[in-house]
Amino acid sequence: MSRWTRIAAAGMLAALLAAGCSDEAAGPKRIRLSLILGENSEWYQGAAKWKELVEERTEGRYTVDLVPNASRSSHSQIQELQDVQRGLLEASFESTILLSTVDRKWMVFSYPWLFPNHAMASAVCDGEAGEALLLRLLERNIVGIAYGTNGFRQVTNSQRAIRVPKDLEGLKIRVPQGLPPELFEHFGASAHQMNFGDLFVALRTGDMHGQENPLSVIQAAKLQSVQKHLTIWNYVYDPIVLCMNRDFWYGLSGEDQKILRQAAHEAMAYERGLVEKADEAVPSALKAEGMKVARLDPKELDAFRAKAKGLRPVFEGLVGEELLDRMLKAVADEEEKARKKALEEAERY
Ligand code: X2X
Repeated sequence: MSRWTRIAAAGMLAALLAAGCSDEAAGPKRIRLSLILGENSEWYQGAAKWKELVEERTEGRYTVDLVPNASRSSHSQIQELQDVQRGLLEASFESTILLSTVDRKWMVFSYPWLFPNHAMASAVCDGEAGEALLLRLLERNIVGIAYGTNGFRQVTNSQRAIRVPKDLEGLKIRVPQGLPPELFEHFGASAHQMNFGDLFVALRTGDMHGQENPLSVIQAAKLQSVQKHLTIWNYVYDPIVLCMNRDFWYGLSGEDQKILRQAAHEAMAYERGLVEKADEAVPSALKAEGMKVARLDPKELDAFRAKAKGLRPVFEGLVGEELLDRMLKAVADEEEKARKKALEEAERY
């Protein structure tokens, strides 16, 4: 070995050692987890649970900093998602509606009245159909770690009770970026895509007549103070995904990935439970604050669902017939499983 090669080799060794040491010296790995909702939301409580589990189980090797209201991304849903793609944030919670802005296939979740209840929706997300969609995120620089939920979306407005399809006519409705406007246009309303951070003011000033969101979000964002009417119709089920920057994720050891993923499944199960509970508790709380609540019965819902059938070709165009059919079949399979299980249990007694 010549003198110069020896010096170069020693230099490389020193650099390697320094890199190893500096990792230790730099302290715990930091994960910034951003979410568009505030600290009073179920999303935040789910995020706090993940933080607790990750920090505890990695024994101080990781810290999770929660970033409510997407405050590192100018309070913008779209920017937050891009920040995760670019590695400016390590993680975020994203509604599948927002994910539709980077991959239209996610719009399949906005197919109206796709899921009959929380249990079926969770089972489909956690099964093959949900997994296949998560895998597609890799190409967009994101690893989808686990599904939680935003819940079933309901509609509110300042003008009148919505009980029949005609009641939607002429209403100006704010929708998130990524939700197909055709969902409301089909009913004679207009749909305006808008960042969540601008929603409250748009409703207060009357710029928008209404909006659609799950009960827990309506309450957390205090929309009852600017909206008179609420219709409970469960028209779209909206899962959320714990998203991580792909390069950050692949820089972690397999062992740590396992810990983070397991913690995510537990935290999201907890978060889903909170949202389900809110579905039961929130309507009476909103009523007590003066909101007029219309819970549509099955017959009233049928009128909306019958008209919504006309949206099938629109969704086929957006996500492809194959994916739509696969999703519908996944739901039907879960329903069949649940029916069989109920029968078996009934026979046992
Ligand atoms: O923007 C919304 O309406 C919200 C908070 O529900 C989503 O993240 C899609």
